[in-house]
Amino acid sequence: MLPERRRMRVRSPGGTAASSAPPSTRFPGVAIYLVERRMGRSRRAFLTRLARSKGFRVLEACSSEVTHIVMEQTSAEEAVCWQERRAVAAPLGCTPAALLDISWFTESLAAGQPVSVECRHRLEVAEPRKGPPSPAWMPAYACQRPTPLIHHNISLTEALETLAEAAGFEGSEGRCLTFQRAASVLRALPRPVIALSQLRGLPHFGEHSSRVVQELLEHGVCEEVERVRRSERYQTMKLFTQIFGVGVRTADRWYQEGLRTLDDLREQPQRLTQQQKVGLQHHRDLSSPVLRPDVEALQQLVEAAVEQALPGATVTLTGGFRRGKLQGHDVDFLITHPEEGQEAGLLPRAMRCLQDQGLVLYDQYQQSHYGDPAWQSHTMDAFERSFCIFRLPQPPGASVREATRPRPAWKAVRVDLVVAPISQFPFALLGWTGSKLFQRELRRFSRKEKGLWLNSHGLFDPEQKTFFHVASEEDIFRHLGLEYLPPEQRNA
Ligand code: DCP
Ligand code: MG
Repeated sequence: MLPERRRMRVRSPGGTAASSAPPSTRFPGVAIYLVERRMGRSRRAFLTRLARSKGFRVLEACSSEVTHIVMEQTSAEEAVCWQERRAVAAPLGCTPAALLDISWFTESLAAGQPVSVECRHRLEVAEPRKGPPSPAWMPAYACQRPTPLIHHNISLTEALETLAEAAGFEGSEGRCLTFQRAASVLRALPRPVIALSQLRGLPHFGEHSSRVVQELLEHGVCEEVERVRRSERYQTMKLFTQIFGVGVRTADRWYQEGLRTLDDLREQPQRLTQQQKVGLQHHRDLSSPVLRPDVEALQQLVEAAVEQALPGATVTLTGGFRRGKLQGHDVDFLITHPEEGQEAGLLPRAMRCLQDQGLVLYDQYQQSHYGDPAWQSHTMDAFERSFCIFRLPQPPGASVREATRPRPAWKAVRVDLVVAPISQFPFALLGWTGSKLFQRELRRFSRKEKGLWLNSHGLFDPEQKTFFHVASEEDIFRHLGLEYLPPEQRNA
């Protein structure tokens, strides 16, 4: 005579027991569904056979009859998501089955009957699933939390970012940062804000930002934001600061002097720097977004020129495009060479090569200021660089709609080329990948929480008076005690 387990296998060979008709049940009020995800097919089949052999009713499909859903190695959050996804197809009005951890099932098998469901068996999230989700917890620094490009609160962040921008135009850096930080917190939330109570406990949400969100939630618009957007001051400052070579202070001066339009500026060329003149000349192209195909074409051109200037040198895409953006205001490249020091002097040679091909409309070259004491107080890094405008050939062939209007043969595109020695490359890459707020927060975190000074050149311990040597961005996060965030999660 075979032992009990062996006999059971013989009765249901090849795992087919799981799909055979369930035997009559000893516990009519209980219908179990075992979720295969994480459990695996063969283990599920085995547990199904075992439970049925003990008189439990185990169903093959998660129908409305199921009273107990059992999952293995699944968090409560995951379980609830799973159930919500399935609820879409489930008949309305059905009481959802209990979501249970495998422990309920194994205890029941051991007891030979369904044990009563206790809290510890339930896969339940603490917050109520009906009504607005409860407040979230979030770390204070943007570098401590992932911030994806696509998020759930676009209309709210756009409003707060408008106020941040307007504060920046007034020279109010503190106010600008406050709104930027609040917007950044919303970017990092895993779900849309639909009730003000969800802001409770979130960092960087003061009275003003909360009021803006409240108005948007209640009325769909925020009067203050609309007023700012309509204002001549905001519109003019936005127009002027978008011109290549124009910062907030210049734009403000022009505004104070009564200038309002691009034509006003064109009529007064004596006011403009060479850079601004070129910026104005190509304004239409430069104010339209750079797209991915442009980026790819540019990378090939820059790589070829850099390779010609210094074989073995590398070109890395940074800035917003490295964070996954599909559009940008410019294209940022970081150049280095695996042998320290070899990179010196390569940029003018690469630029000459690009110029010889007629690809450069404007080039503002700046040599490296690294180690220059006069540069120390500068907020910008000291790398060798070129701020350029490229004349990027456009592929022929217009879309059907544009067939009557031939596509221009080229397009002006802003490109930043930056050169870093290999020893500083990870810091430069981190700094130039941004976002600007992410970098700002990372440096603040580093200084305030770790007592270390971080910039695009290095990480410095002021007490030990030593620099950290790193080989990668991951190393920098590790030295700062932070979980590594890939570029796509740095869209703070
Ligand atoms: N950066 C820097 N120092 C500068 C300019 C930029 O450290 N003087 C960093 C922060 C930015 C990144 O480099 O995130 C790229 O700057 P951009 O102004 O090009 O910003 P993005 O590429 O993020 O956005 P976009 O170009 O789409 O506006
Ligand atoms: Mg950029």
